Amino acid sequence: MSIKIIHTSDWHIGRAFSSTFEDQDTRSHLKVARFEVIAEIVKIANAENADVILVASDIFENQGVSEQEIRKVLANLQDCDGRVVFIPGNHDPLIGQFNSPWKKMVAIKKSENILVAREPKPIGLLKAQLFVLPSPLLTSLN
Ligand SMILES: [Mn+2]
Repeated sequence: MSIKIIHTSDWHIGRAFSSTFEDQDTRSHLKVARFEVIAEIVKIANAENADVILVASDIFENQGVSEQEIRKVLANLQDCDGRVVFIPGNHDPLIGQFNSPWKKMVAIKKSENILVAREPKPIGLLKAQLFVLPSPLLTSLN
């Protein structure tokens, strides 16, 4: 049998682009475009019958990402036919801040198809035909 994985990373949801672009319209456009790209990735994943979308770190720009933005990420993923696995990286480490976006996401998400790698332990998928071996960052320094 074959397994299809779409690998992506560095969505940096919540990035304000304030040091990159002075123009407010450009910044707003880029913030919106990040969510549209998620929907596009899901569209491609479904068209390709991908089993898993693996999002390997820096999904969020920082720990201060809003609940509204997390809900938008989840909304853009809701039509995904396969599994989605998130691995926290140096911009969005798992622990260290009270309001970690991952704590919020795990509390909000309803879909069993969306997984957050919260431990450096194998995650069995597709009836144990595929194992993801994540190394989620616990702080931004490790
Ligand atoms: Mn990055």
